[in-house]
Amino acid sequence: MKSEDQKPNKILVFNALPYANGPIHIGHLVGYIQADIWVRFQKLQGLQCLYLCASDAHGTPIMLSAEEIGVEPRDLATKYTLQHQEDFSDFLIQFDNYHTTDSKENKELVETIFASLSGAGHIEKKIIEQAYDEQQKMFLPDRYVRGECPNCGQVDQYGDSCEHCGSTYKTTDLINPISVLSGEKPSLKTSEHYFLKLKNFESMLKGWIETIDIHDSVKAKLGEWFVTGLRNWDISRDEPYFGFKIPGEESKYFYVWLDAPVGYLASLKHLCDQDNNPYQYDDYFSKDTTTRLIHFIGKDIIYFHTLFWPAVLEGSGLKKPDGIYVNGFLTVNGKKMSKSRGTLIKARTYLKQLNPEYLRYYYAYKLSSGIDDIDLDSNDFINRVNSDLVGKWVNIASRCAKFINDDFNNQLSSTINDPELLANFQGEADAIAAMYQNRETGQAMRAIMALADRANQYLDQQKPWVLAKDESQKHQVQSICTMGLNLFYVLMIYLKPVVPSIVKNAEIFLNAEKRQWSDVGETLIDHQIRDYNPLLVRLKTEDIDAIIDASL
Ligand code: B3M
Ligand code: ZN
Repeated sequence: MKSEDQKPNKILVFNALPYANGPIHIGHLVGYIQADIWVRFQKLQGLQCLYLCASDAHGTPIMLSAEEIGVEPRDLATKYTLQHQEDFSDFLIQFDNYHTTDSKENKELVETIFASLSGAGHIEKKIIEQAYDEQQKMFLPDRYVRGECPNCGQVDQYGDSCEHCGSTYKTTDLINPISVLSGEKPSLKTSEHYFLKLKNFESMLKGWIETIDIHDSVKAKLGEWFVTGLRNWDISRDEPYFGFKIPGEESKYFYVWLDAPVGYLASLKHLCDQDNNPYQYDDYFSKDTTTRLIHFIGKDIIYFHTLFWPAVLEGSGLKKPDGIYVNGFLTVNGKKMSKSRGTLIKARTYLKQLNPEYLRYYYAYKLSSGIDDIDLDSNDFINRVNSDLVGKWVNIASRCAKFINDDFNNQLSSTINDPELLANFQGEADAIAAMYQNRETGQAMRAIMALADRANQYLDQQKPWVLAKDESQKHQVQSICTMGLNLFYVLMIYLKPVVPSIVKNAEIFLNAEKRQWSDVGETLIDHQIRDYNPLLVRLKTEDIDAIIDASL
């Protein structure tokens, strides 16, 4: 049940919805890991933060893939939805709910939203001319027509834009166009379509963008689009199509990019409709709610989330996002991921070989709030994991544990050897929290590892392994190792959003489970710990080679 004191501090986080049309790869994981770290950090702060996602199950590519292998599009989508959920879960990406856009909740919501938009005068119908494949008997999406660029003449370019010169154009302007499906020259056919009058929202969008949390580089892109002017947006598609039929139409469907973001709401609705759940749907999207609404997306879908989606929400009387957090793409060893180089690595291929937390740590180390691409360099990856996680942080525990386990019956001392140093470590909590909050996780990892270096220097200076040889120094050894484990404990809390499962084992070892961010000030003295088991093994070149071999 809701109570007043639960009301503030609510955050709702959506991750972009993956197409249920194929397996996810390590490139997709950049954005999901980034968001999961951010959400885990919020939860560690004791905030009520809901983290939702769903499959994006509709559209032409899914319909065609299903046709090719002779299954129903719905069954194909279901298969990949389950697969994605397993992949996410094994990468410790912990959604509070995972649904699908091909659901009854979504159908109802899309229909309601469309009716609101129509009622408010935001929809117009227009007859347009489009490329049509006579053999396949279907209209062709832009990506299914290729030809020569009308601007620079480059051959084999997509129907909407040229990869060579970067210009964008109408499919009908392409020179010598062919259908990707049949290889035939498409004909031109007219059809009536529904358009969202985006122009109605232009001044609202210009104002809204100034009020939300969004990176300057993303804002700059939007500025360019405003200069070019907003075009009305085609939200309908002719059959054959896999999606929701437009009410009152025989053969027209809602475009997948209309029902996909509405799928965010459907996932929330699906969660709130479950028995005994503590969440109220209306708390989240009514215009006067104080909930913070955050989207994590890739840089290729900025347009949809900063123009279309807020326009749809505004036009149907709903709350608009408070923050849009955009991530760049992944390159591997400095190049675009590619099958022939073995760098198009599926999530599952990685998981069969390696601990997911290596990759979580590496992405955290590379990520910032900006939208630049990040590079996964195999040598850097190995060094980073081995030198930081194993060599710096875990090393503190393994250097101290043996003495406490073997010589002191797992009992920590009753005093802290260097209270000032421990206070220094604890005193970094706010600065590191601010880095997580601002998605400057790379900065956070560097700050944490700088502390780990200091902890190791402390042990190097104190040399408990030398003192242990002298019976009269016994208490000193206990006190130094207790100190070391307290430093390890502070860093464990700082690393918890990034490597939750290693931290869980570390918490068990320290007999200090379920720690929150605020527990960083706690000192473990007069305290029983448990036997130490190695927390993490070193990453080997062979492991990476095996993944690349399996991806070729
Ligand atoms: N399904 C995936 C993408 O373009 C697309 C996102 C939908 S979010 C509503 O990255
Ligand atoms: Zn061109």
